[in-house]
Amino acid sequence: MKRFRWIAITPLLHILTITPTFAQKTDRFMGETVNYDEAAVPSYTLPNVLLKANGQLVKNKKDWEKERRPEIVNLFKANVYGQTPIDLDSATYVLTNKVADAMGGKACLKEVAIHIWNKGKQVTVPLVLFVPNNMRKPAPVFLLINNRSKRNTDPTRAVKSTFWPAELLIEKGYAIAAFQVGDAAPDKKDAYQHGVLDQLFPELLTQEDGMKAIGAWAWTASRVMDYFETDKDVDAHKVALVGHSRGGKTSLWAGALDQRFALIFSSCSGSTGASLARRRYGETVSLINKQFGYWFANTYKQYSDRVDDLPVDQHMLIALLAPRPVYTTNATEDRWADPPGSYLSLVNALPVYKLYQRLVNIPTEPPPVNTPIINSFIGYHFRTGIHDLNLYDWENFVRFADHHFGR
Ligand code: GTR
Repeated sequence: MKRFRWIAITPLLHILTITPTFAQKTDRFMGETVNYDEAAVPSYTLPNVLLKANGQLVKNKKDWEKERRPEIVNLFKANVYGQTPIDLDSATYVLTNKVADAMGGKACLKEVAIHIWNKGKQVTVPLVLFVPNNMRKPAPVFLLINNRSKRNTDPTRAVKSTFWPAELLIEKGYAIAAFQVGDAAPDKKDAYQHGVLDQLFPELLTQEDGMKAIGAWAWTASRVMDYFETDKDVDAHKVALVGHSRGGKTSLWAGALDQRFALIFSSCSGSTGASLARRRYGETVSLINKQFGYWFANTYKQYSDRVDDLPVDQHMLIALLAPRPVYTTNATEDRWADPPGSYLSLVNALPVYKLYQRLVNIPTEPPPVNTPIINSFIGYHFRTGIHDLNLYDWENFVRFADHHFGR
């Protein structure tokens, strides 16, 4: 049997710069004190997810869908992730490479160039897709929003990465796909505009509430979804969206915007992902705006020093995924991402899942380390280790997908 070695392509520098030792209750970063002390979390009141702008409480799921849900989407657009394009002119899909007997005959590799057109200009987003062979029906598919190097999603499989363990997914009967975020919007503060934004929607660049990098990545995930709807090898009703960290913020936002995504996975997403902003634990709105302002609309900057005035908090982002299953993760050595605050988002999204009578088996307190919650519409694990997306995470994502896709 041919053996291979898994490698984890991890941005070590990032971990070294922002991971404090466990004993530390505070740290300094970019001229600010970073809080790692639960006792120092200020008291706060979360916006009521079910309270409509007209002062009335949501009565049922119809009321939620017609009124409160669109209100919350608009609040996130206006104040956090920015406005997204409503239309585009056209898209074409070109199969640039196909290997019918990839992975020793177990899978078919398809590399697809997604050409997106608007007002005479074009952006191309390459997609890597492996589909299991010998399936009797279209395969459910995991799509990774890849925020790391393309080496992690090597179509030749010369490099294998735990960040995108394609062989594992194929073995389990899933297709697996990925696009790299930089093809839609470079992940750099002075270059993010070169792609979807300056080519297709330049007007958004001049708007204070126009989307920036995360908005563009989320929008691009939907363009991949458009492609899946045309590919008979995959089941477009069973698309599981996965993102890690900045990609995990994006998977939550993409899932909120596009209800075609059936399952949402968000790994270690932290600030402006699954973590509650009002806790001011680990990375704060102020710090993320300072370091990564180009991910969010300019309007988000006005909340850097007054998070309590934000008309949303991140439990409302989770609520926008209802009634679909969502699974988030945290890691013990990733206090920067505020694990307890991420878990509280899930707990506070519950009222919306209840409107749909969805079984949500999550305790009010976070579960013990390495104890995944699978049999529930909201799933979660808090694993040992560093800020990463690894095999343990993927194995549990598959268990969660098996459970919800009835496999
Ligand atoms: C960090 C950032 C986090 C997270 C992370 C990542 O430096 O502060 O919000 O997104 O990068 O994407 O790995």
